[in-house]
Amino acid sequence: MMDAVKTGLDDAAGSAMNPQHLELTPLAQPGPLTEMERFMFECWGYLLVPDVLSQAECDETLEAAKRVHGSQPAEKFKQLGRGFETEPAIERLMDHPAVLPKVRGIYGDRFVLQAAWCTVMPANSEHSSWHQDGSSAYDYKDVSYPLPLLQLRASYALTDQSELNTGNMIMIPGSHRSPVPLPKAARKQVYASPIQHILRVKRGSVLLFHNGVWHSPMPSLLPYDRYNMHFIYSPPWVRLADRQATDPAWLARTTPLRRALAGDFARPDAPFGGGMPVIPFED
Ligand SMILES: O=C(O)CCC(=O)C(=O)O
Repeated sequence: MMDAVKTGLDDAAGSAMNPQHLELTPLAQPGPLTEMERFMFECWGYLLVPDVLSQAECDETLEAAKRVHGSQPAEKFKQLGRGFETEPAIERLMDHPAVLPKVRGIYGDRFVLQAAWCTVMPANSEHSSWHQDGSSAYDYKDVSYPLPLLQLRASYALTDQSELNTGNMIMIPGSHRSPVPLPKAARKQVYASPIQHILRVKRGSVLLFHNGVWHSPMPSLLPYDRYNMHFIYSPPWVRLADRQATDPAWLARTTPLRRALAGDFARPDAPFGGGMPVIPFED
């Protein structure tokens, strides 16, 4: 792992941009959103919650993620959806008590799981691609400025990313409020801007972020594939993204809370009106 640090791609460029490697990490605690966390989320556009999963839970979820991807070494960077329907270890994360109360603290009592993407980055690969989340079919930036929160993403690091060049998420703090885009010329670069923040997170940490924050994965020099599990929560009227409809057999066997999160409304034609009951939270 240390070799990854010493021989990291573009380390010189990174040092030139941010010689002191200053880090201002918006650290949050598992559980309900505090006032300070809300403030940091509004300023930075993201929060980092360490130690959400134990090593054993990471192992179990990682095995599940590998099964979703076919248990073969990855050939390319890839995202696959709806793993929660077949893998109980992934399903458990959609309403994890360390994270769901934060989603609720930000959205209130009505939202859905728009998608659950399991992302693999192959050993020793690069996928530098700075972007904001949303829809290329109808860009969120065309809806309004400042960019509305339409996708709140909880990203579970299933492989360790505490060293540089381990497929770390890189974020540009506050960029969800920028009226101008990240310059095109920088979007394939690892070190795109002096204000970028390379997250160095232990496996089992969760990054919670606003769709408008410009981000990219750092290259991975790891000798094994890197996995992240992303859960995307949206207002109830946003169309599901990793599935046309949730598997009826899964809906029948899961809990009322998870069924509600999956967007199983009595009147699916009217989730923006009276069709959506409040999510059956326990409190
Ligand atoms: O897991 C990753 O590398 C992040 C992928 C990503 O940036 C995205 O899905 O928007």
